Amino acid sequence: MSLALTLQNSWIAEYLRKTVVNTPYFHLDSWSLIHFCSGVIIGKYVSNWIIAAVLIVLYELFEIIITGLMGFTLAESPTDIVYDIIWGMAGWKYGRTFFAR
Ligand SMILES: [Ca+2]
Repeated sequence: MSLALTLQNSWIAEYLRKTVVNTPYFHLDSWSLIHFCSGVIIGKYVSNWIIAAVLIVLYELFEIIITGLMGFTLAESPTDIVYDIIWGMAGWKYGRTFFAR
């Protein structure tokens, strides 16, 4: 079994596939929490919101490329991608407010 297939069938992948809300205008899933938390970590160290936004958008691009290269079939909708960025920036703001250095 390939690493990609093992990861795709793992309990963690199963958890991350859980969608809470998925409409054309709003998206919330298990990844949203991870994007929020990674935003908090960025907020702890990065004060400039533009740099934070660039990092979060670059991560989304990386995610699209790496899932494609690994052969995953979990395509994200544009709404999902936009909300990943929104959750990341919300996390950044939370991190700036409560954990900034
Ligand atoms: Ca994403």
